[in-house]
Amino acid sequence: MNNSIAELRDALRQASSIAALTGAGISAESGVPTFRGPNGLWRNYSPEKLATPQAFAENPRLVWEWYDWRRGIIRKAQPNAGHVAIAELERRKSGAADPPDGLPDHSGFTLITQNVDGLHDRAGSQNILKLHGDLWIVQCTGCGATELNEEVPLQGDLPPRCRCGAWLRPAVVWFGEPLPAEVWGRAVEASGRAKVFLVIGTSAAVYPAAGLAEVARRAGSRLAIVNPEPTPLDQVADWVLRGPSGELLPRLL
Ligand code: BJW
Ligand code: ZN
Repeated sequence: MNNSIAELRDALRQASSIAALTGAGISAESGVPTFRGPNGLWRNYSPEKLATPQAFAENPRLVWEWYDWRRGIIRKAQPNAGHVAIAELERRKSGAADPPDGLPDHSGFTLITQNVDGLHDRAGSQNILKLHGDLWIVQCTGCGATELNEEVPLQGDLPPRCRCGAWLRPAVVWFGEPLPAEVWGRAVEASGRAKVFLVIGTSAAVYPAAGLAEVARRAGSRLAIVNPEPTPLDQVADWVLRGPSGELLPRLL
């Protein structure tokens, strides 16, 4: 194990393919609470209790209010230097700006995020694999229709209802639910192709997302962790950079 920023910077420069897995910690410096930190609690409920189909079935209004509270925080938040550095790394690693087929080449860098906050999009990342969905999209529990949360008309009752009459829910992945299959497939493929796999701001406690680091490692990728706290992946990592991602990631460019 190694903690040299300069060596990781060189490895990133030379790698033909990089994948990054991000978690709630990359948004912490934007003021967005993480799930398992001391600021993760809302009205004394743990996120693990609220982010479940059971909680929504038992108390849909409570779960909807939790998401409204989080959207309120995130709406006011700005992407931080960590999000910006990831977007810049993507630009540097993308192929020619104007390839023959006219399509941008994203094979050099893949951003895989567990986050649903949209801050990577707002920082300018283009090719984002969202494993756990998107809190700005809502989905009908009846007909499956999706729409942007901000376009749902405000009514008295929560949760709001779809035109078909069924409740709307946030289009995110709760415990016990499968990840979106196509996104997952692309994440596995990118992890298997990566020469360097970055694990940023995640406790690496939630599966199958955390398993992508092992997919990458088994395919020969080197592993780098960016986190102020220890994680279960530290022992198998090639680099462990202890600190906030908003400070460390810009130094990797
Ligand atoms: C900083 C920082 C700074 C702080 N800079 N860093 C036993 C073993 C293995 C698996 C299971 C098991 N029992 C059950 C399971 C499965 C379960 C699971 O993994 N459970 C574990 C908890 C044990 N997984 C699932 O259920 C998944 N689905 C599934 O497996 O489906 C199977 C299936 C197949 C076919 C049909 C049906 C089912 C789904 C998981 C969904 C997770 N959803 C959530 C909510 C999303 C929506 C929402 O946001 O509300 O996703 S839960 C929550 O956890 C959220 C996150 O994306 C995810 C990961 O959290 P993350 O990002 O790591 O955050 P934290 O808070 O944990 O960590 C923050 C980190 O940041 C810390 O390390 C800090 O140190 C660090 N940090 N400041 C850098 N400045
Ligand atoms: Zn509907």
